[in-house]
Amino acid sequence: MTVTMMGQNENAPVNYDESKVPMFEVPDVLKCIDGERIETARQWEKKRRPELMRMFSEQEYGVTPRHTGIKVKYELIATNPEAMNGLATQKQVLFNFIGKNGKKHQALLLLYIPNGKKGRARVIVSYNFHGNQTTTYEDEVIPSPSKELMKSAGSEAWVRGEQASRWSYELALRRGYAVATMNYHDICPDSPDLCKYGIAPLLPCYEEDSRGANEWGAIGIWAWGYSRIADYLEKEKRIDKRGMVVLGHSRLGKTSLWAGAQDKRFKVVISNDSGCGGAALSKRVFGENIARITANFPHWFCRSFNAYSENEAALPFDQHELLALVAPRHVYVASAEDDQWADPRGEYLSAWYAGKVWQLYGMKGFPSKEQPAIHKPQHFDLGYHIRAGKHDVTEYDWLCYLDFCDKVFSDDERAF
Ligand code: GTR
Repeated sequence: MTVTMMGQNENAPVNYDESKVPMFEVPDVLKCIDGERIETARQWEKKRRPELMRMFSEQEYGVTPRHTGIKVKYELIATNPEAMNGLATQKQVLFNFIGKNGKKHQALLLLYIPNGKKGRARVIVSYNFHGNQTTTYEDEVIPSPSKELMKSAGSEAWVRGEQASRWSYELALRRGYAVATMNYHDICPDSPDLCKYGIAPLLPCYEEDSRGANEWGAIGIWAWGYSRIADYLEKEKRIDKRGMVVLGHSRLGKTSLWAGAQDKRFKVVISNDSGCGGAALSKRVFGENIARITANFPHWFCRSFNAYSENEAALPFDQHELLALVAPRHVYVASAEDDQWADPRGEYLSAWYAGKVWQLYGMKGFPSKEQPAIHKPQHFDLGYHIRAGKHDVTEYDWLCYLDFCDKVFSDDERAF
């Protein structure tokens, strides 16, 4: 059966002019579908949060199956207690996934634990784009299993160290944080053919080449993968399981938000330049829009999301409500000035509108609707910064994230 895609348009116009942003009403995060107003954290948790969770599941990312029946066996295949000149203990752990249907799949985790840290270390969990071996020049890092598949599909960029500028391992380790990374294609290759590879063939719903309107797409599967990494880290003796942070860039920033919304073990949820389908408000239709994203990446979202292609006004929710699902944990949104495709202003506004939910908990959103200036990070119970430059992850971004994590973890410790 072929999957029919309604409504996408790869040639839909793209607006970069603030004066042409349509007039729209931002859905009130505290107003329930039946009109009831949420006034307490308890009401939020009992009624509005589940309602929003359902909307994002059924109409944007697809429903995460409650029981996949997939088992995971971890296998430590390499370790070095003196990696990075003694700064860290390195572990490379193979995740062996076994489906109920008997099919198997492997993914490889790279973990650095800071040797200088007394006691358990907090950990930043973050997928990489081109394989573990591209995040560092260390020879001992084994190429991710997806390398061959992706190279045969024409991807050239799998060279050792090629993405190292995006991975401030030393900085994080010196600040006492462990870092865990995996290649996202190891969980589900980023391809409309996704039913053929990765975890998907282990799932009953992907045994046929068809997808129901609400069935999850790649972002949902990647988010599920983040939770499987959390399962492993919870068992790791030198990791502080109350100190898990999920960080993602771009499409993986969309993924970290969806993972953080669903999995409360992630205490800080960071989206770097996540844009459309991530932190940016869809109803602004600024930069990338739903028509473009669903046409170019038909496999990322569930099929029912296509109904909002060139029809953002009809959306009964918006992305600020996704951020709100993380409360009272912490969310961080970061933008880059030249990344207009991701709508930096829409990313900030989303974080601003989400703040109301933190207030229910007596916590702090941002004091002003005005977008902060370049290189003026705002760290409250939510965090935001915009830096100069292009769509990327830089050492400056990592510095801001580490400062924010230090702050919110120590605030939370004081509060309990
Ligand atoms: C772009 C896409 C964005 C963003 C980006 C990335 O092509 O339009 O939504 O996800 O890719 O992930 O690098």
